[in-house]
Amino acid sequence: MIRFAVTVSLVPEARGGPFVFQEDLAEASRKAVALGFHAVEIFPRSADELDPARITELLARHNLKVAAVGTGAGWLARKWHLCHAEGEIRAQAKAFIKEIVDLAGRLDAPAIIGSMQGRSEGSVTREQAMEWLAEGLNELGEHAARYERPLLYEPLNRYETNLLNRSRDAVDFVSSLNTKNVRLLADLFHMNIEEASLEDGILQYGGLLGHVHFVDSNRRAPGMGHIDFGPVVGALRKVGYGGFVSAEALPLPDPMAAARQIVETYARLFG
Ligand code: LER
Ligand code: MN
Repeated sequence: MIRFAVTVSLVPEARGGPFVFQEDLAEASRKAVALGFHAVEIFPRSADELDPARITELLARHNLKVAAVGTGAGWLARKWHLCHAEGEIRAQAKAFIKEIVDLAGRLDAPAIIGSMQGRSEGSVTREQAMEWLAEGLNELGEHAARYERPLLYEPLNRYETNLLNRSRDAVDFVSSLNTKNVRLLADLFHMNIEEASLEDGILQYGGLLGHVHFVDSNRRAPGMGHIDFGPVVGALRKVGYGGFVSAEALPLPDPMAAARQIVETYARLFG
């Protein structure tokens, strides 16, 4: 069964980003459950700022799950990533992600590697960057396996990474990894820029699909842009997707209006 998640950012530096709720987790959870969401996707500043026992208790009170935990603050707030030219920074990036994998694991959720994949730039060739990315995903994927959760790898659009932008390339890459514990995250916003067809992109992901950032073309709530969601939902059904659709959407025109539109659209498409 597909379940509905909404994003909550706890990162002041991410203001203006695609997070429906940008406030404390208790308040966001209260609103999320009142609106009919089943889960929250948490974007923390770092793992050590959160207490998994307290979050578990808070979410249990609301009967909410954690859909996933993002690692992007390592890039946003610190400018670390897995393909940085400096070894020391690559190591810090990996340690930062590992701590979030541990936090997510304790919350029964997977961690996401999106912005933390980085890019090839300056002295770092594409070959080198891809080698470091593979190394990082192999190690972190195996680390996540101890919690029996996958590590989610998210291809981004060309303006955010020059590594892997399209589902076909991402599937080939993930299939070539030593770890079998990496799944792919389909973000419809990025795919709308990069794929000839959203439907075909999802079909390419097939059984490797582990999570969906389900938003419209302009990163607003579904229905506020120009994506035709019928074929997208059809493709998710065809690949047997049974995870979360998660609203990594801009809080426009305001967080509550966006959240309401999201949950109503999800219910109409998947209900
Ligand atoms: C970034 O654009 C994005 O989509 C995030 O989910 C990656 O961390
Ligand atoms: Mn995303």
